[in-house]
Amino acid sequence: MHSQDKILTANQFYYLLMEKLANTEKQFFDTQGYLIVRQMAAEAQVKVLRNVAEQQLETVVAPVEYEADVAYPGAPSSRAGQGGNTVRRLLHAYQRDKGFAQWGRHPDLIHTVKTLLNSNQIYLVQAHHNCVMTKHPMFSSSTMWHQDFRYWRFQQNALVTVWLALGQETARNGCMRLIPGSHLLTLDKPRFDQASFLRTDLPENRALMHQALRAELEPGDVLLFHSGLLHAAGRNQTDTPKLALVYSYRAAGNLPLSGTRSAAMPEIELLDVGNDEP
Ligand SMILES: O=C(O)CCC(=O)C(=O)O
Repeated sequence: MHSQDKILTANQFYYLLMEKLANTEKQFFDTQGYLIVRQMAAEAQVKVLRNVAEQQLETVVAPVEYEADVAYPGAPSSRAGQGGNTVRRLLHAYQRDKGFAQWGRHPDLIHTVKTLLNSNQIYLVQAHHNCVMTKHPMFSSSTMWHQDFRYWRFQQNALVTVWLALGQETARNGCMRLIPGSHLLTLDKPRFDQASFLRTDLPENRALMHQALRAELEPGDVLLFHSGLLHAAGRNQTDTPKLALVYSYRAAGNLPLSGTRSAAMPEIELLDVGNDEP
């Protein structure tokens, strides 16, 4: 050993290791547009969050969005028709339950999102996602290929969505499908239909779709993805509802455009970890 060699304490070594891991994950996110963190939420916490969601679905606590409202393939044709009362999203998740809000401010989550957004100051955007996303047996619908940013209005297309699985997500119950790296592509408007879904009739789009992978998740796993990443999801073909708690975050410098839906709700500022209690 040379006299100039640095001797690290166990703590210093741990933090260096964590930093190295964080760099690897950040690099993966930057190039692929998504990241899966396994078991970020503890089993007990997931159970509590799922129970709240199930109770609120049972009694249909407003505000909600129905499958019939989105009118995606497979959705009931109207609210009055068969399955018309199937809820697709429990909206305003951050405000509807203390546990939901606590998850949105979870220190590990905030640290990860800050790293991915290259920002020490981030906001939870209440105007987008901010919901429990559900897929019910029988009356669920498919979501076609799209980028979340299609209807979002911010200075830059660089938000991060955090998808917490409150149960298993598999091909059979309609887990997310992603096209890695698609957030870096320049996709002209004609490649999308009028509702901004990727057109499936174009060979160049079909080639892209062939690159898709499935984001299969276990309860407590978290999928983080860039607002420009192309993603889609199928129907739930099991007999158990699929539930996920979903929030989106922006860096402080990436402001919503005033007068748009993206600026329509107050945002939750997330300062230093542990310093953000309401
Ligand atoms: O679960 C799904 O169908 C996907 C939902 C989705 O991609 C969205 O709401 O942006």
